[in-house]
Amino acid sequence: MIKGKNYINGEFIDGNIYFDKINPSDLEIIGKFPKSDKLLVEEVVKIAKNSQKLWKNISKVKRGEYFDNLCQRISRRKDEIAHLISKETGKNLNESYAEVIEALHMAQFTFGKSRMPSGEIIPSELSERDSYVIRKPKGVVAVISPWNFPFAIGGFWCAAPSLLEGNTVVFKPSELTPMTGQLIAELYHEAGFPNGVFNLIHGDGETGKYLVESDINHICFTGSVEVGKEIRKVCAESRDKTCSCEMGSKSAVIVFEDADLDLAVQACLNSAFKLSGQRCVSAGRLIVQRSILEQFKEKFIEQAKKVYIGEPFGDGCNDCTIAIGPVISLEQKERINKYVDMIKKEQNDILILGDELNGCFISPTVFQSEWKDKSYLKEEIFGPVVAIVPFDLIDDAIRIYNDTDYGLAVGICTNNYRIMRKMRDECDAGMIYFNLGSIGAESSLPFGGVKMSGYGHGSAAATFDAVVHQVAVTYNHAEIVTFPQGLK
Ligand code: UN1
Repeated sequence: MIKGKNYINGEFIDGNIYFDKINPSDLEIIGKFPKSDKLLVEEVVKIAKNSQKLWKNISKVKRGEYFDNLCQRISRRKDEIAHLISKETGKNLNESYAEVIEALHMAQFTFGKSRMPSGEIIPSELSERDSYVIRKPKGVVAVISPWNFPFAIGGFWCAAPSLLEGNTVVFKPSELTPMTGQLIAELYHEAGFPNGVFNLIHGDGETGKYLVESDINHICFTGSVEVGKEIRKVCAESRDKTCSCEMGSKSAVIVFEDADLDLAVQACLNSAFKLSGQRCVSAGRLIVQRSILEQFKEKFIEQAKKVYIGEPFGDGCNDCTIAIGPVISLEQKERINKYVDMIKKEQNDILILGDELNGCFISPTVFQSEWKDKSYLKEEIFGPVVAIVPFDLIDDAIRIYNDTDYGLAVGICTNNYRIMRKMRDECDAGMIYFNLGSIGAESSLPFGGVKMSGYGHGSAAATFDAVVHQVAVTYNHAEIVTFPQGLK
């Protein structure tokens, strides 16, 4: 049993009130973590503000060198980190290793960026002028992260770019993954970041709310649409607080009749069921051209029946297609089951019905439906539940794909370049994949969505721009004051 601590100003500190962390595989309590109150949150933000004055004046190259140090530590401890992620989230071990690598890539990318050009030189209309753009840190960045990628998103996707750009960070991990949060703080500590530059406070949504309402400058949030909306409201009413929010999705894979069917089935299977569909980019919809529907279904169902469900470290996956662990909590399982009940009640064509399993374990449900205005087709379920939706013409595929409030990721399987171009231009999505599924983003690309999926585009590579003010600087070299645009 771990007794967690906050990490403030370079020290690991006990709390007053504690909450329990439960292992989703066996429902045992595996840790107790401090729930931070308003007073503490405000104190930490004050410390981070003070530390930022020194941190921003260290050269970017030097700030980058801390990340080199951090990378070495992540590499050295990758087995321990992956095992901890699996224990805490129920994620299959292979997925946890991939997450560690995703985090490592973000830290490496950040280190690389530290020696790359920063800002831009912009030609002026007037030859006597020199103009350029510099990047100024916003100040203190709050990182409020989700449980599904607790290491990569929590520790690196937002925090690393924020720090490199000269901000300091107050990190609040999800209350469902405090252990990984704590390990992240240990890594930053061991890598030698100066005191107060990276801080961790544990807590639930209430602590998060205190952090959002505190004297913070920017909030990097990944989580639900409801919370994201609240954060945006707080920012709108503040003087100058900004935020970047990565929220829900109802991502999809679209399969055209000319696609390589085996590749398409593989793309669909991974997008629907990896991590039990608990990725924000998971495909809740497989939109398949009617002319190949029967062939697709036959292959897909055969593969979907071979999904292995077991504890994350299990080795029961011999002939299986994908191995998945439990979902994150009993509440989440109940939420998923409510959607499944609705799908059953409304006479959809159920192709695979999830079995009754113990604890947080839940197996895939697959159903077929024409496109209609139903919550289970349009809302994010965040579980291993997928709809197969037929379409006839390319315009139908576009209409169906776009007919949700979300727009995060889309996988499109086709070999026709005309279809590719039209889909690329017409689908509302922040990430578009061809002959792939909707999962598998890389750290050095921007990660984010459109419509209700994303706001302020600030995850992975896109974070560097979200956490700075771009300031235009102009020098006059004439002996008189000059104006552009013919102004006299
Ligand atoms: C998320 O879905 O919450 O694209 C993040 C992927 C990952 C990142 C997903 N690399 O599958």
